[in-house]
Amino acid sequence: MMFGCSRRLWCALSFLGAAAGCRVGFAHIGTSSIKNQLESDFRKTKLIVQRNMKVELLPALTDNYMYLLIDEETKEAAIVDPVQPQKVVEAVKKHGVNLTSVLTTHHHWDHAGGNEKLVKMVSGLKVYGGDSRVGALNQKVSHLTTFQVGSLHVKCLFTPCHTSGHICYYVTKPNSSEPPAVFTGDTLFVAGCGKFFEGTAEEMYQALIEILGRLPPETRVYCGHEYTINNLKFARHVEPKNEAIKQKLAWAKETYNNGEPTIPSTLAEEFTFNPFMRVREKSVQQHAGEDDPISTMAAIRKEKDNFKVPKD
Ligand SMILES: N[C@@H](CCC(=O)N[C@@H](CS)C(=O)NCC(=O)O)C(=O)O
Ligand SMILES: *[C@@H]1O[C@H](CO)[C@@H](O)[C@H](O)[C@H]1NC(C)=O
Ligand SMILES: *[C@@H]1O[C@H](CO)[C@@H](O)[C@H](O)[C@H]1NC(C)=O
Ligand SMILES: [Zn+2]
Repeated sequence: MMFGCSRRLWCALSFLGAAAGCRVGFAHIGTSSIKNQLESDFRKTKLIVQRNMKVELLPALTDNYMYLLIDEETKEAAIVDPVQPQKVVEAVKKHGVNLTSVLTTHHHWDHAGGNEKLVKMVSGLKVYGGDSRVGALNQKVSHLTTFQVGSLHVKCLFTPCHTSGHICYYVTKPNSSEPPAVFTGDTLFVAGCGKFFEGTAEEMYQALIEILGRLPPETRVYCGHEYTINNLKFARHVEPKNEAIKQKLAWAKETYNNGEPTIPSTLAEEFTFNPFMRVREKSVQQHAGEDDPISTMAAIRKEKDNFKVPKD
């Protein structure tokens, strides 16, 4: 870790640049790239090892994640949302794997903005995505499209709302007893969900409850951003008596202060503390002043868009 101290130094440096935000355009100038560099140096990588697959979490920009997915049987690999291609190529070398595929969750710059550069650095890449706005796209997918990365099966889940072409990628190894993985981009975050830039509360309900929520509960959730602490502070505001939220927040603060990712969670866990996964619960509906899940989804999303995150 840089300077061997906590994130407090980082906080002191925050005034340098504009707030992070969704880098949909090209707001990547001057001090904000210095800031991104400093933040990247604080944030550690993390390797999730299973017998069937490995997932390396690669922090990118200020609070994004790229994910290197490795099939242990064939040493073939895919990269999810490679916004910083140089870091991807270094990780691929480190693991000695064959990078064949790019899994793009959505077209926003902070996720798809490295595709064009990466296809120039690595030849023959298949670039998957569900939206023609995705850079270097050559494998357009839709709901339930499947493909392989080595011996791993990937199933595309169409989850429009944050953007109209958003895809989540569900990864399994046939006959394996180990948990599957789902790469959720900006649809599902740990304890939160993406803003409804191009969709409705009904679509987010469909995505979170009917599609992602029906995957096996042990499925590991790998999301597009490190937003866990802020999300849990909002969750606590919605459900002040929920013990799962308090526990996860205490854990997330400690983890984050050590520069470590708070990812992955599991779907089973999300149902205990994520207010957007809990819109069928009376406690969440009462907070929203609504009596059905979709109106509750709309109300708490609107509330979170204007939520002032408390210091503690
Ligand atoms: N609230 C975000 C601000 C950035 C933002 O708007 N991010 C987009 C994705 S690039 C989003 O959908 N955020 C979900 C949310 O704020 O609940 C944060 O915690 O830093
Ligand atoms: C990498 O995988 C691709 C696609 O399966 C294959 O064509 C290529 O020969 C592999 N390269 C290496 C070095 O294994
Ligand atoms: C999975 O197991 C079933 C039954 O044991 C077998 O028929 C099938 O071929 C296996 N599939 C793979 C991909 O190994
Ligand atoms: Zn994003």
